[in-house]
Amino acid sequence: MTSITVPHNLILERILTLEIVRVTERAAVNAARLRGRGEEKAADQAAVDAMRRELNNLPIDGTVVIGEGERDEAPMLFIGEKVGAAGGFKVDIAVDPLEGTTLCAKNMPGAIATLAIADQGTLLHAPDVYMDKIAVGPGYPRGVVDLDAPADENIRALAKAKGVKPDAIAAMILDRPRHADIIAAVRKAGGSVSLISDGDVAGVIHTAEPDKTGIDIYLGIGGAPEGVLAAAALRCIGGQMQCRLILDTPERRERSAKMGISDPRQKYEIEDMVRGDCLFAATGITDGLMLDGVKFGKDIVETETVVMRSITGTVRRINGEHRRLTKF
Ligand code: VTB
Repeated sequence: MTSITVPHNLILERILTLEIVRVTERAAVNAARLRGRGEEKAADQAAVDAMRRELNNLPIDGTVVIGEGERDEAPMLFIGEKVGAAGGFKVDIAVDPLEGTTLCAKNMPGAIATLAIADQGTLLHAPDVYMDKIAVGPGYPRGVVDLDAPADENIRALAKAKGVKPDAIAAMILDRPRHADIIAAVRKAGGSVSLISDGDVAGVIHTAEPDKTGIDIYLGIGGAPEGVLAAAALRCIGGQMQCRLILDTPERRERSAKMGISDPRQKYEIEDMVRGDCLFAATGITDGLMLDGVKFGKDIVETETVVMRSITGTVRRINGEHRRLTKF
């Protein structure tokens, strides 16, 4: 994959790699205090507050390009909001302080706090609409699956490329009525389907480690902001992803045009959504396949974070043991 090299990369990449861990850790801990309380909004707000506070301590001149919504509907971390300590490096930021609000409110597996940081002007400014997605992990020939091919064809093509029978291929799909046809098509081809109730950022990332997660392919329609975050992760660890925004009303097309999207039918590859080097981080809120959730002990809080760099493809898992609990 090509890399854009800019002079401040070393600092951006190396220092921020560790600094952003703090950002997702704090968001995760604050949201985790509200796990299982049925309070989606309160948990989201707690994560947003913490993430914003920490982002403002970073040595960046950041612009939120994927956030909680547009300015009038999101009081904090809205699209266009400036974050970071003054005079820092110019970066685009994509945030989902609480990905899987329902998972957190119901204390179900897979809620995470996540963000991606990239050089200014390199992240797709995706409006908060739906996005059709397909993703597979690294190691396959480019174009092995295609967003516009029927799901059964994709399963057969992937099985062939993997050197297995289609019945050894597992697809992860959001459990929604809109996916009835693709679920049926995957099964018709012989593949198995792992349904998730929420959390497709992690769903896409699972395809990068099929031996660990058992997931070979991610399919279906989810949020566009989550699509860009997942693309940032795959840009770091490899894999293929194709997406298309669902701009099915004049209002959505107008909104996306204002955000610079000229072709409403464009099929995006990873490099179209994340056009340069990036960092991706996620901390578990509830236990999940990718990350353990926050653990609250008597005098200690434990977190698990994954942080990735596209420049080197390095993935670090950082287990935090936090003893000065007043910081949260
Ligand atoms: C997905 C998923 C999110 O929303 O993007 C999904 O990643 C969008 O679909 O975790 P629905 O509107 O059908 O829920 C979530 O499930 C929640 O933000």
